[in-house]
Amino acid sequence: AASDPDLVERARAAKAKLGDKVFVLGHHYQRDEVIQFADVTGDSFKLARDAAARPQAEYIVFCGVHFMAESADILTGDDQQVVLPDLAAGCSMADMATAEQVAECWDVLTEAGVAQDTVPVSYMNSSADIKAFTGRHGGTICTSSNAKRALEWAFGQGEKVLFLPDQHLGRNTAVRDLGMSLDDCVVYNPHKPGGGLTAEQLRNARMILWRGHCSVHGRFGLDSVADVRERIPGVNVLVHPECKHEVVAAADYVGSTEYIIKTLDAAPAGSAWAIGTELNLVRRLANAHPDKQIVFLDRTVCFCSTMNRIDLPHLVWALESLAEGNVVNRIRVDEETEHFAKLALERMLALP
Ligand code: CIZ
Ligand code: SF4
Repeated sequence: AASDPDLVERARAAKAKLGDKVFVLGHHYQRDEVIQFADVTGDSFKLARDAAARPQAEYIVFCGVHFMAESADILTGDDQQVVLPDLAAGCSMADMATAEQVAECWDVLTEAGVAQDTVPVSYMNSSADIKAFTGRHGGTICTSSNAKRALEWAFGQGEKVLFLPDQHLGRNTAVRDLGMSLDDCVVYNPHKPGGGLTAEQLRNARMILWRGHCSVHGRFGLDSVADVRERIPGVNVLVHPECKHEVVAAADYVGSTEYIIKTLDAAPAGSAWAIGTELNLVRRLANAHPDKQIVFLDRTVCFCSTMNRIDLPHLVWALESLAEGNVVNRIRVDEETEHFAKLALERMLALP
């Protein structure tokens, strides 16, 4: 759908008035109407680093979800203010692991006698509190691009990994990239006493997976893959590692959003691709490659509803407020949390 021309003009004017003082980040899953105003696009980690590389920008407008804005605040300077155009843009996966639940889990591991052998590895898609927990307990953050290296590092530090909060990325990486078996993995359910696991199960496991998932990627099933292979003979199925293990096992290619973009850039004209990731990105890629057949790996519409909360009206409101010197919707991580979260992020940056 075309953007409202009046709002486009207002966004342009507010951005021009702010000049170098503002830097707009656009996540790959954002709407086209928002992406057109992004100074840079990327995945959550690339965007946070891009913001840190722009110290002259007083205001970082993060078009993405809450945990991403927190990460940007952690990685940018104290004089840079991070703004999230709609505070209701959360992430259902990040919300599946709260600080209280994770502290309780650590108590369970301690009681089972395994905490001292366990290294936490947390996906970028987690709150600042969970990143801080990870830093405090000697663990690292990972993205979907470096999860393999993060797990290899962690298994050099301890015998077990507690992987938070996406069970699918954890399982897929352990099994596909580290050659573990599904039996090496157990799932810790924060809604059950003791995580729903016995002390013996915890002692025998190598990967303790938090019971979280992405509501978008979790929707793709084996039927989606079978269906598209039948509809489009010769189709290449390319999915994000947040998809379920059986979907990843049935796919031809698996990788992060950056990998998906690069793979399609390099794909020959005339090839056919079914993509298992968020729909805004898939549609944009289909438009960018008219010489290739690029379809969404499902028949149902599947946007990330919280990503989509950032729309042009919210962006205009944020930019116009900033242009008037009024900092709205600032995302701020407190100093102690920031310290330990940064420790975990720095361990990721130091991964071999
Ligand atoms: O699923 C997401 O939200 C992704 C891929 C986030 C990210 O790391 O950019
Ligand atoms: Fe969270 Fe999934 Fe949306 Fe990403 S796509 S922000 S993981 S709910």
